[in-house]
Amino acid sequence: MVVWTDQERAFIKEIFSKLNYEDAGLKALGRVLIVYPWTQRYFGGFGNLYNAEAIMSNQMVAAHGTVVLHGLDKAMKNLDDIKKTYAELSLLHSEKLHVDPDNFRLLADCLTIVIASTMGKAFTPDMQAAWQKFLAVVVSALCRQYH
Ligand code: HNI
Repeated sequence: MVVWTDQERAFIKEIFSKLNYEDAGLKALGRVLIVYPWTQRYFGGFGNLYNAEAIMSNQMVAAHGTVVLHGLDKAMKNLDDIKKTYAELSLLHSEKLHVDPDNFRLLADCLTIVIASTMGKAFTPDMQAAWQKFLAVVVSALCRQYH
């Protein structure tokens, strides 16, 4: 089981409290689609993903980015049982969506970049340490139903 210090819990909560889910969701998912274009294959129904401008102004990307952040919000609210919280979501990405699990890490990295650029100096190294740990646990939980 993952052990969280009070400070880690506080840092993770603080980051979420400062997050605008719509804005950060679009920026993070948009970045994934632009920086790692092979990820576009999972979003064939999302319409125009032709270039960076099209991706960043695509309403379906924006809506789905927000959905992903609300998914992460669930992990933040269930820090002591992220594995169980994500059991179904892991199954969905594995068996139904067939998303290559390597992509979870890419999304996590893009989100960290968005948070760092939005929070600036307030995103201290200690805070980043707690955040990276959180994302590592999230990614591991999402990978659990893959075999
Ligand atoms: Ni993901 C659907 C959460 C990473 C591709 N994804 C969801 C849903 C949630 C979610 C929540 C909605 C589920 C439902 O409808 O019941 N996804 C997350 C989280 C992460 C993540 C928390 C990682 C931090 N998803 C990824 C990645 C990809 C991805 C990296 C592909 C590159 N997800 C999808 C696709 C869908 C999806 C595709 C279905 C979208 C749709 O609406 O058709």
